[in-house]
Amino acid sequence: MSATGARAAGGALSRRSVLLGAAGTGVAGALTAGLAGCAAAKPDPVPSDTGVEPAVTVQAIDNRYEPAEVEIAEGQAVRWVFAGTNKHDVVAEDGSFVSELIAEGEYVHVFETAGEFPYDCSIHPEMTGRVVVR
Ligand SMILES: [Cu+2]
Repeated sequence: MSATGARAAGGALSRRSVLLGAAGTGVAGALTAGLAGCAAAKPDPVPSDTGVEPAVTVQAIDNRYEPAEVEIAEGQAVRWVFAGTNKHDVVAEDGSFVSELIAEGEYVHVFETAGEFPYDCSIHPEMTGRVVVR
């Protein structure tokens, strides 16, 4: 009777270590996926354009873009001015313009092709804007 009990306990123990091993692999896999997700969240910054007179200025303030939508012609530039207490950035959905995350300063981008370019702030999902190029 005691021998049967010992065998049963041994069986339970080995099953548990197998389960723990599988769980450990799962955690490592989830961590790897999480890091990959962060890296993909914000594309590399695109340098600010210089030597152009912007057609419109958008204020990036806490926590919105003002105005949220601007319309320009092909070849014109938009300037974003960062103000307020929080850091913000401008990240195009297609990665064509991406600013640094800053609390103060400005970012300029020339739009060479017509289209609609939605963008947002990488740390404030509620901050969204759109540049329409005619
Ligand atoms: Cu922001």
